[in-house]
Amino acid sequence: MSGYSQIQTSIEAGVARIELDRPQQYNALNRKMVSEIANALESFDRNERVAVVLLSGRGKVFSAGADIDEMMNDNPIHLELLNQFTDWDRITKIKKPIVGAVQGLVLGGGFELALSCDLLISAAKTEFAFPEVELGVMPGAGGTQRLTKLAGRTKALEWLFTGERISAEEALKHNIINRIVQPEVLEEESLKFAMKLAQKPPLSLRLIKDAVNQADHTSVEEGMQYERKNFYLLFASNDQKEGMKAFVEKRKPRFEGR
Ligand code: DAK
Repeated sequence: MSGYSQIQTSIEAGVARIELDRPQQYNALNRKMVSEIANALESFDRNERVAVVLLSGRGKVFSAGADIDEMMNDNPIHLELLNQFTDWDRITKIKKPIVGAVQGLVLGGGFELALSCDLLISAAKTEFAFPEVELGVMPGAGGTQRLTKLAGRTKALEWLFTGERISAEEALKHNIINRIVQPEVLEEESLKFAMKLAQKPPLSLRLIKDAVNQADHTSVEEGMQYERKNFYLLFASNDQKEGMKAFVEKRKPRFEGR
């Protein structure tokens, strides 16, 4: 019993799965769902059985964005009092790698959630968009920042101004996703990929993610100083000893995440 009502969770072979579970509403993200996603991610981040998280959506659409019914009567004071951005911020603090598997439509807040993942695998024919402009608003959970960082100002502004859909091929070309697979094998391929990642030394994954995150807001020089500290830190791990010993002994390493 997970205690969640908007998502399903499970753990298998080092991979924790979080599945958005409102397929009839195209996995529209209500506040409870975002909070459950953040709770599940934090709990998996602390769970020693978990090396990698795989985030996906049940049904034919990954997510059609924030739940419009829920937010249509919002006002700034209500939004401020809800302090809803905190849940989105919690998602960005997760230390373990998050792989996203997306299909169908990835819209608005659903696109922002996908962009919060570290790696994205997309089914062919998936379409991505920020349709907020059609609703008289704009992305509010990192969309303008993350899309611009990945695709550059020129394309980001075009897509954000028009709300037009981005094909999976374009998303791949503009560094928004990592790979495209056929829809019928999305689940199998993304799970296989996440399980392969889960075989790597967990501390290396964690500190690589941490160092790469620094690149978003530091100079190369400062980032390299930061990288160096993480590099040193790994020499304090059993996995560094085991990894190098196994190489010399010509055998497969057994990593333990310590
Ligand atoms: N919200 C609520 N319900 C939605 C929904 C949404 N975003 N998208 C789809 N649904 C529901 C529909 O109402 C319908 O439910 P029933 O009527 O059957 O009960 C069901 O899902 C199927 O949708 P359709 O009947 O419309 O199906 P179609 O295939 O004809 O069209 C569609 C699918 C995805 C093209 C269409 O439903 C659509 O345009 N949906 C809205 C897409 C959209 O504009 N998304 C962006 C929302 S704005 C924040 C953080 C983030 C955000 C906001 C605040 N804070 C931290 C404060 C993010 C904002 C957004 O994402």
